[in-house]
Amino acid sequence: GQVINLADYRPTDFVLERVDLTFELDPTETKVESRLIFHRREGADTSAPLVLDGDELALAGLLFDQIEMAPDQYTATPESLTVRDLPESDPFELTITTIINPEANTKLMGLYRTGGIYSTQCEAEGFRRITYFPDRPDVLAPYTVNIIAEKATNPLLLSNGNFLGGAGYGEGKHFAAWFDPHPKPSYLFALVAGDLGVIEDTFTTMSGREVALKIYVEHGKEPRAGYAMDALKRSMKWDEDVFGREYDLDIFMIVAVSDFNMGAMENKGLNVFNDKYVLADPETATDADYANIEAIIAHEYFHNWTGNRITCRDWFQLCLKEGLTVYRDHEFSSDQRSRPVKRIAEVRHLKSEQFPEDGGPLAHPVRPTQYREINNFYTTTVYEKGSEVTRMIATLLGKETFKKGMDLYFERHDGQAVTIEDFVKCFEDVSGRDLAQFSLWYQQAGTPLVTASGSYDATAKTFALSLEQMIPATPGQTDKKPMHIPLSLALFAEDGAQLQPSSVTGAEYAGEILHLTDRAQTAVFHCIASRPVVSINRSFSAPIKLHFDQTAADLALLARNETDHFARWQALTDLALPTLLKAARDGHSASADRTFVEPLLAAAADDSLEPAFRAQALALPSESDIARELGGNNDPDAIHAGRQAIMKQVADAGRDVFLKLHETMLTAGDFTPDAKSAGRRALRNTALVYLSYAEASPSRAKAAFDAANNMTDLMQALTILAHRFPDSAEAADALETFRDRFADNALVIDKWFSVQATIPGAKTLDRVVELMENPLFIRTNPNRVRSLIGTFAFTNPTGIGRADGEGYRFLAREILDIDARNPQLAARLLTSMRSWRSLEPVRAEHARKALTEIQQSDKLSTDVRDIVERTLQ
Ligand code: BAL
Ligand code: ZN
Repeated sequence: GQVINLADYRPTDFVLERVDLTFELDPTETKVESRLIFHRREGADTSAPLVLDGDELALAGLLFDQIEMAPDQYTATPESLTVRDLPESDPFELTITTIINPEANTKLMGLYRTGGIYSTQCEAEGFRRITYFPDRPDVLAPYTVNIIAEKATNPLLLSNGNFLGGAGYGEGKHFAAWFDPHPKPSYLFALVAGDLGVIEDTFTTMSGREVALKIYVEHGKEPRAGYAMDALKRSMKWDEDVFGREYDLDIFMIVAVSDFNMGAMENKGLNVFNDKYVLADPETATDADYANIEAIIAHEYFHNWTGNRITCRDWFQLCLKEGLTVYRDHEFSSDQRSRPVKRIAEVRHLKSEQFPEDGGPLAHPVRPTQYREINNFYTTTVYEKGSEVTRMIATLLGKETFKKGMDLYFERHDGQAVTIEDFVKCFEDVSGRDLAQFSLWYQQAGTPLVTASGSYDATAKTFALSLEQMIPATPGQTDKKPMHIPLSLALFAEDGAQLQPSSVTGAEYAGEILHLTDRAQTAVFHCIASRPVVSINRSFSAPIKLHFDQTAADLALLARNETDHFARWQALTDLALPTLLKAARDGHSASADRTFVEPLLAAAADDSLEPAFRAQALALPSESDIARELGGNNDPDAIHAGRQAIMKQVADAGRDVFLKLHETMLTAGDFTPDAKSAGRRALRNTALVYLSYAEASPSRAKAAFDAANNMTDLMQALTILAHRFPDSAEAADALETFRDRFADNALVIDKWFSVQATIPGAKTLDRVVELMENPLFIRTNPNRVRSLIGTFAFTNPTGIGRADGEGYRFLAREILDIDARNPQLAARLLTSMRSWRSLEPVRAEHARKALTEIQQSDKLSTDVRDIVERTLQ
C-alpha cells in the first residue's frame, strides 16, 4: 500500500448530490445497482476524470444519464473505476452495477453474510467493497436504499434512515425501501437482512417527538437485550440533558451480530454491534460486561452528533469523532456510576494500553499525518489519548466555557466534514484563549514526562515547585516542543487540611489548575504556613508520566486525606510500586515494605470509602504495569514471581481484613447490575483473591464457585481456581462444569477460553494449542480468536513470553494463518508485540525472529505488513 499524507488533502472535483442503491440480495451473487448524481465542483478542472474507489470489485454495467457507456470511455480495475471524457451535462447521473459475494467475504469488511445474516461494516473503507464510489468521509449525500431478498430467509430488511415502505416482489421475494435524509459519508452506510428477533421500546425526545427503538438479536436471545435498551434510553436522555443533543430520525435500531471485527459501529440510525456488547443477563454477564455494554451503547449513540451529523474531513481527523465521543461516553458513565472509580478505571486502561503504544514503535500523534492502512489507526492513541485531550480542553476552559464551545461546534459545523483545527477554533472563539500551543497534543506523539521537585522556605512561608517537561522521541519525530500541560494541583498540611496560597507566581494557577507551558518552570506558592504535601495531576488532569520523589509518609498522608479519590488511589499505587519493582529483581525472596502495606490495608478496611474504590486500591499494579515501569531488560518470569511474593505477603498481613470483607460485602436480594452492587461484589471478590494466597488452598474458591448465583462471582472463582491452582482437581472440575453448563452460549465460552489462555506460566502454550482443536473453538469467529489467541498474546506475559521463544513462534504462525482470512483481526493481534524491545535480550531475539518470519511472508495483507514493518523498524 502507498503512503497517504495529510498534506496532500484536496477536495473532490465532483460533488455527490444523491445516492440511490438497489440490492438484490443473494448469498453468493448479490447484485448492487448504484445511481449517483454528481455535479462538477465550482472552479474544478473540467477535463478531470471521475475516479471512484473499489476493492476486489468487478464492474457489471455502467450507464451515463441512463445510456450505456462505451468501453473506451472508462477503465475498471478491482481497485478503481475511472470515467474519462465525461459528456457536458451537469449534473449527471452514473449508474453502476456490481456483483458481489457476501458469503466469501471473510474479511468482514463491506457486505458479508455469516450465520444466515447479511450485515455490513463500511468504516473505514468497506463501502468500496460493495460498489465503486467516492469512498471518503468528506463526500456526503442523502441515501435511498432498496433491498430485495428472499422473504422466507430474510423477513427483515434494514438500512439507514426512515422506513419508506415495502411489499411483495415476485415469487418468494419482497422488498423494503429506506430513506436517510441526513447527508452522510459512505462509511456510515449499513444494511442488515435476515431473520432476527427484536425487542422494542420508544423514546420521547426533548421536543416531544416519539422515536421507535428496536434492538435485533438472534431468536431466543431477546431477554438478554433488555439492559442494552435501558442503557440506550439513558444515553438518549443524557445527551439531551448534558449536551442539548436531540435524536433526529423516527427510528433508532441496533443489530447484534456474532461475527464482527470491531466492538460496534455507529451507522446512521442502524448501529451494528458485536453481540458481546449487547447481550447480558445475570447468569451469563459479569459486572464488567454490563459496564461495557452501557458505555458502548452510549458511545455509538453519541456518535449520532459527534461523528455523523458532524463528521471527519479525512481519516487523519479520526480523533475528531473518536476522541470526542470517548470523552462523552466517559462522562456519561461517570454520571451514571462513581466518577472517581470510573476515572481510576480509565487511567488504568490508558496506562496499560496507550502508554505502551506511545512509548513503542507504533507511536503516532493523536492526529497522525500519514498512514499506509487506516484500519491500523483505530488505536488507543486516537481513542483514549484523544479523549484525554478533549478532557484537557474542558479542564483548561472550565465546564461552562467548554459547554459553550461544544454548542458553537454543533451550531457552526452541523452537516459538515471538518478538521481538528475547526474543532479547536470553536473553543478559542468562546474562551478568547490561544490554543496553538495546546494543539501540540494533537501533533506530537509520546507521553510527556514531567519531573517535579519542591522546596519549602519556612522563613518566607513560600513553597517553590520546580517542574520540567520532556517529550520523548517517537518514530518520525525527534525534536519536540514544550506542551501546554494542565496540572490539577493542591497542597495539604500535615494534619490533612488543604492549604490555600495567597498567590502563585511563576506559573498561571487558577481553579487549582497549574499551567505548565515552558520546558522548565518554577511556581512559587505564597503564604504557606507549614511544609506542604503536594498532590500533582489530581484526577489525572493530563496524560503524562510524573516523576516526583515523595516520601512514603507524604504519600500515606495523601492516601488518607486527599479529597480527590483518584489521587488517593494514585498515592496508594505510588506507595506499592517501588516494592513491586524491587520484587521483580528479587523474585521469590521479595519482601513487602510495611509503609505500603499498612496504608493499603487501612484503605481496604475503611468503611467510609466506596467498596468499588477499595477494590481498585487492592488491585495492585499488574505485571504489565510493572514491566512498563521497569522500562527495559524485562524478564516476565521474574516480574511474575516477585509480584506473587508480594501478593502473598499482603494477603498474610491483611488476612483478618480480607476475611471480614469476604463475610460482610454481600449483596442483598436478587442480582442487580448497578454500580453500587457491582462495587460490593468487586471488593468481596478481591478479598477472595487475597484469601487464596493467605490460605494457599483452592477450597474457599471452590465453595464460592459452587455458591455463585451470577457470572461475576462465578468467573472470579473460576479464575482463582484456574490461575492459582491450575493442577488441582478443583480447577479441572470447575472448568469442566463451566464448559458443560455454558457450551451453547458463545459469549460465555469466550470467557472459558480466556480464563485458560491467561493461566500464568510456560505450560499454558500447550493448553492454548490444545484448545484450538476443541470443537467449541471457531477460527472464523473474531470473538473466539480474540478470546483465546488474543488474550494469550496480550495478557499472558509469562505464557506468550516463555523463555524458549515458542510463544512468539506460535503467534507468528497464527497471525499468518488468520491474515489470509481476516487481515484486520491479524494486524490487531500483531500489535501485542509492540513492546518487544523492552524484553531481556534472549526473549527480545526470539520476538525479533518471529516478527521477521512474518515480515518475510510473501502473502501479507497491507494491514499486517504495515504493523510488522513499523514494529521492526
Ligand atoms: N467507528 C468505529 C466504532 C466506534 O468507534 O464507535
Ligand atoms: Zn467511536
